[in-house]
Amino acid sequence: MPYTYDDQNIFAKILRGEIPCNKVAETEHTLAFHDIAPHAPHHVLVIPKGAYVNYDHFADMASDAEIVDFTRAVGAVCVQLGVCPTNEQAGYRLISNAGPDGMQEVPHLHVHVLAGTRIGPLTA
Ligand code: U5P
Repeated sequence: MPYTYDDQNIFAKILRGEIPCNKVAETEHTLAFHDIAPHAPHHVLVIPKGAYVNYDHFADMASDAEIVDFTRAVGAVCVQLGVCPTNEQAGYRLISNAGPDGMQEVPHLHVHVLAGTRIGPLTA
């Protein structure tokens, strides 16, 4: 499957340090930062440092090390935010939009971590 990555997308610019972000965490292969327009009390974006457009691109082309690092980083962000559902009050939702039907705005893979309120039912 051919994938086209636009290296002028805004997250690529953040990764290159050309524009700032409000960093939450960073690992060898992953960066997490606060969404600029939060949809919940906690709204963090977790992105791989590699040039991947979306989840299927990442799953197809990323190394095992990148996939493990990214997956662990998403979980670590939830821990860092203190939203792991260890009691009746906490919890979170992970979303990764892809393509036009997914209404993806930024063409660099990102997982939204939404938490801090009752997010509401999943809608299509
Ligand atoms: N966004 C940022 N910083 C930017 C540009 C966009 O945090 O400089 C966020 C938007 O607020 C949006 C997300 O929530 O990136 C892109 O989501 P998606 O629609 O591509 O899934």
